[in-house]
Amino acid sequence: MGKTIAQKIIAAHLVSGEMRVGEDVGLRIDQTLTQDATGTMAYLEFEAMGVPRVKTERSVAYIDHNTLQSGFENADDHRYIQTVAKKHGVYFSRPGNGICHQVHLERFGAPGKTLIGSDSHTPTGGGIGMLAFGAGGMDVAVAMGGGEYHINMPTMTKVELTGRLSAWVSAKDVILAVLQKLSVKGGVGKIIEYGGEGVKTLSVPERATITNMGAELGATTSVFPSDEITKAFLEAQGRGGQWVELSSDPDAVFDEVIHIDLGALEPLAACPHSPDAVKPVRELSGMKIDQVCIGSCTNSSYLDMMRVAAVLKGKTVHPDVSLSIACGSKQVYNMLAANGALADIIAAGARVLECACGPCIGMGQSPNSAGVSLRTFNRNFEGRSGTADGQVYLVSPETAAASAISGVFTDPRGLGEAVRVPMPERFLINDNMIVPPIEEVLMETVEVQRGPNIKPLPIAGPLEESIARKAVLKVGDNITTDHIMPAGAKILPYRSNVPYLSQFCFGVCDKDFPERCKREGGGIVVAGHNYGQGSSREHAALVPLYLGVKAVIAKSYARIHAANLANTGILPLQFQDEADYDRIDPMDWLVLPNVQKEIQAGGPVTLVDETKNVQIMLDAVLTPRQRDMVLAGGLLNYTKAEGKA
Ligand code: MIC
Ligand code: SF4
Repeated sequence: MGKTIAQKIIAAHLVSGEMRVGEDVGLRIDQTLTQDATGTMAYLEFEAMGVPRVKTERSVAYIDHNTLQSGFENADDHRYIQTVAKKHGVYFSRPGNGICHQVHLERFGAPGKTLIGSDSHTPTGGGIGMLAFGAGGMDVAVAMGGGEYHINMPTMTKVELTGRLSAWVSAKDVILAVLQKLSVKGGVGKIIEYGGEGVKTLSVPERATITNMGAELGATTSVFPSDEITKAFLEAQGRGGQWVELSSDPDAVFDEVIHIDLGALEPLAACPHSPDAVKPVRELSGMKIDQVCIGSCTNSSYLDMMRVAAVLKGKTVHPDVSLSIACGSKQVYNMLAANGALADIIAAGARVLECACGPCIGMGQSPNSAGVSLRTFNRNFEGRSGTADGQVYLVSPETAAASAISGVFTDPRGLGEAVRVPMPERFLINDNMIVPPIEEVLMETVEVQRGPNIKPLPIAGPLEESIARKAVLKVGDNITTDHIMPAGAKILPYRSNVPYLSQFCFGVCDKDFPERCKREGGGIVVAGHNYGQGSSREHAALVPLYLGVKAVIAKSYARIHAANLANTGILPLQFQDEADYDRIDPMDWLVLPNVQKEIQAGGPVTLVDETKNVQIMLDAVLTPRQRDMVLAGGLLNYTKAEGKA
């Protein structure tokens, strides 16, 4: 039987397990990436494993998230990452060099390779034909040490693209259309492969916009074929030798096929506060706006920025609007400076930011109270912008630029003739901001610098025979990791300081949560569907662990977060009967009387709600390997006990 692209790459990297849907498969990982908001923790975990040198083909540490240095904390963490990377064989992309996913696509990504990154948008690499996964920091640490990366073998969805995008409609509108069809949980357990005639009309950066935001579908990852267009992109990056052709076999079997006629798409926007709350821009047109932010790993390529510059050329940003622009990489920034497009952007009145995540993660540029902010980013979760009542809409760069000038939501199709930006035959290549690691024989000469903000990470003990705790929190569907462990300029500098972070845990849902946990000696969290969607931040598991959370009981989970819970040693449990969710009230006394034995046996887990005097049956969302992991008290304990590192 023929194979899909993903099945081919998985087969070529399979170390353990069988490629049957739902089964645990362990993959060899060729490349890893980290960023600074998750990286400090990932390298602390790597150091705890005691492996002297990374065993991957290429590992890269990026600095792009925590770039506001309003105290010593971020700068100290950057020093730590720089020195630990140098010592252990990791390439270091200096602050100012750009956003991890954009730079990785330009300089390191290669078709047919596996990549995991401690960032949920790592599937951006699917745009160049990589099988790229977002993962928790511990998983990345283990992969750097040569260990396997485990996923449940996903089902295969094909998105068949036909036709060609009309003028002023862009790749962002394609993925917004997919989100409208599938919703933020429609991709869970799936790999999404793009195919069909329409693929040929999309450049690599456009494909990467689409695979990037596949993260918002909850998909395991997304991937495009590697074809002549991929080859031309790699050649233009001076890396033509890394090209291999990759496509699914004609008789490959997909579990689901979705058709999208590119020619029928129109400009779209995701409305507050969810990436799947999608409407046509024409329905919103005329709405007054306060802010426009262009950039992020979704839309900050050379093509995107050139189109924006063309729209802004000779115009002035509307007096009631603040427009910020951040290029995705130094390469893009430098090319715009060299060809004059940057001058057009500056002349129009844009506030040009450094190449980094910036406003996307709430590092500055929070909108005014109740402000309407149009962003070319990928997430508009409540509060993520840093303004609690900010109204964030996700749009294409074309819609963003057109609206910045008019001061109201504007359909860019009214701008007249399309802007045609040719793909450069040669990008400006200058890797002077990527520091290679030191040779292995000299590694002892490198002293790893640790700032006072680095605090030990919490480590769980082995699973107890029984658990009895209160239901310290009950939440609904689609709770994001931004709800569980918010980010933003004020909190992000403490990503290596779990005790400090803990004061903000679940702050968006319930400000008293941390105090209640302390008072009650920890507890159990009860949740609805798609619990933990969004970011890969393992802090959304480590911080609850620190506060004494022993288990989560949800209707269903987002993939990376479920894995992060198991990695830290918190039990991810699921209702057998969803209706039982309604039987538990906050502060009920919950008992898992035989939990250790039941987990060992791999069967259902019994819960007794002693307040209601009812018994509820649960399943553990754990593979056999994760069962052993939770029994041992998390991935670090398990890896040590197994002698795997
Ligand atoms: C995000 O977009 O939410 C982040 C910030 O990039 C996160 C990682 C983090 O929380 O540090 C992600 O997507 O994984
Ligand atoms: Fe950075 Fe935003 Fe991309 Fe996350 S989504 S990696 S914060 S640009």
